[in-house]
Amino acid sequence: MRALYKQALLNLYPPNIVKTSNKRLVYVPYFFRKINMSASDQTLKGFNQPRLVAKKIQARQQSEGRGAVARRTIGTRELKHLDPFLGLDDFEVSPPAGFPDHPHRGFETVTYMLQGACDHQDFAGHKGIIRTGDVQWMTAGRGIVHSEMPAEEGTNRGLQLWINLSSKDKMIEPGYQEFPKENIPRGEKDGVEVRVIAGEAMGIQSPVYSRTPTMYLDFTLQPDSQYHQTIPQSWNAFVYIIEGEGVFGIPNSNPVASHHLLVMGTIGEGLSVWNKSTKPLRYILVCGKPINEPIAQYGPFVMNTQAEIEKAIEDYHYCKNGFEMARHWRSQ
Ligand code: FJE
Ligand code: FE
Repeated sequence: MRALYKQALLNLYPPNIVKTSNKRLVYVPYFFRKINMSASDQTLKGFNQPRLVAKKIQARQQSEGRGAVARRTIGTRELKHLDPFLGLDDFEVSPPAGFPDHPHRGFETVTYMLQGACDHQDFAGHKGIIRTGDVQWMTAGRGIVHSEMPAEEGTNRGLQLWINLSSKDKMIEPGYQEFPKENIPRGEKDGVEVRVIAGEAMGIQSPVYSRTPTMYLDFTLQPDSQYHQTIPQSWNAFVYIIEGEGVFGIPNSNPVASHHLLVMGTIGEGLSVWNKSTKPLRYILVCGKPINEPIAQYGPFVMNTQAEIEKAIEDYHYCKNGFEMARHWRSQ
């Protein structure tokens, strides 16, 4: 009840919160409400109980790597983690800036390019260019050392999501799932376009295997369109707005503009979105099954305990237990 109350307040008095005469706010379940439908009210197309916005975070620009700019939302003091997600960066790099040789252990990174391209190389000789619309789903597992550098002049923009691995998967063999734009399945209906990076939407399934069950959808809504996406029960969910502005949760909430992250409440069937503006709205909806394990983090090492972190630092320093190939490798 308390959680609902808090969520509701953040939606600035949605219609299911009623102010009683003694000034207390009372939650009225949707099925008890008298619904006052106007012709333009389309909530009935959506959910009986939509998920509400629980928290709104504006991405603050910070410098990351070498001269790169990242707008970080998850992984900040305001929102340390959102189980199973450890970090979200909306990054922009122009040569010579970038993310030179650095290690990872204990989680996955998902790099999704929005503009330009990113050149990556790792210590096992794995290399390539991630172009606009391509997805690189990297399982760092026990260890990867790599570089991520802009591949084109001008602005290279992308999203990098860090997904935690459960204790049983933290030390697995590293690996990649890579998809060029053409192989990311796409759906379209009534002014709504979706690219299914992980999970399923509009009956279309992504080819990605997510060890930590994850749904990652890239939506574009044309003006005057709406979409209602089911979210698996008990999964955490967030929205990050890439472009334009949209109305999220309930139809009379305030529009939210780009570079904001919305943490969705845990109660409800799914996410409802309306584009009431005159420009296209583009956002990602990412949901994941919480791992519910302790997190110990030191930069790019994410384990369960402090002892495991010390072990990771030691393994990287002495090039052992997964970091052997780091001894003689340097990116070109
Ligand atoms: C990192 C220094 C880094 N956010 N977003 C320290 F440079 C990095 C790092 C990145 C990164 C890379 C891309 Cl392509 C996009 C990023 C940080 O590589 F993770 C730590 N800990
Ligand atoms: Fe990296």
